[in-house]
Amino acid sequence: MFLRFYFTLVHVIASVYNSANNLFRGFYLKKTIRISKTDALIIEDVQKDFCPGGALPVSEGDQVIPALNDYLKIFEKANAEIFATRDWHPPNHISFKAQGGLWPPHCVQNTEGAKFHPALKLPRSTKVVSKAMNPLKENYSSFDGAELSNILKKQGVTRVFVGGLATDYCVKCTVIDALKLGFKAVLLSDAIRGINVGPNDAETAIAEMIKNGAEQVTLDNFPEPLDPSLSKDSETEVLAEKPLARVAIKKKARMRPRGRYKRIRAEK
Ligand code: VGL
Ligand code: ZN
Repeated sequence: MFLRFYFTLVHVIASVYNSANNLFRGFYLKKTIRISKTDALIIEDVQKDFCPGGALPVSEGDQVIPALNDYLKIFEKANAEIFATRDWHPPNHISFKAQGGLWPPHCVQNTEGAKFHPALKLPRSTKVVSKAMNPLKENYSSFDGAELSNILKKQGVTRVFVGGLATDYCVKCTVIDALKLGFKAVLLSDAIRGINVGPNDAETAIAEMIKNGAEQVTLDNFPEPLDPSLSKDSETEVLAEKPLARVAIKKKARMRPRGRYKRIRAEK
């Protein structure tokens, strides 16, 4: 009798602990982000010149593209504003070596290298923001003119999600300016790469953004199931983004042998 009560008690405590633990993990350790119309996606400078083969290639620069394409789907589905910025220099820009600047000529207006990378799937509704067009001024932030800030405020946007190139220049300056202008800023840390003139520049830049109040997230923090028909990923990967319980149920259902053929194959 007592023993039974004791076991029941242990069982109850264990399940309460488990539920609490799951809740804690779900809500605190892995935060889930829902995108609404008060959010905007800002994709920084995913241009040919910043990708391998370009004039100022960021190492693995093109590897931001698959994640960015997923973010694009999420924001498009939420009807949230999407911006793609581009470095858009005149041929005699002050940041080029011939003018005493740091960089080889890159992203010169209307050249092939200044185009967005063709693998980036920008929807029709994307607003393109051109920057660093004044020959006498270097400008890494997409907020330099008032244009972007004005559009965001007019649309009631309060939070911006920033990814793209390069972590240690345009991404950093844009995130920090967004925070200064009163927006919440979220860094898409699986969709950024750095130039790394110094070996730790990208890492230092991330620390600086966080210190200024930026948050960091990855695709794991988004609940939206991505439409498998639009994605080349396997079904398993799509399922992996859903809650564990649902994955387990689906797997069971699929593993149940449906006919003789399957069973024979399994026994081989
Ligand atoms: C950038 C270096 C020079 C950038 C632009 O987009 O991060 N970096 N121009
Ligand atoms: Zn530039």
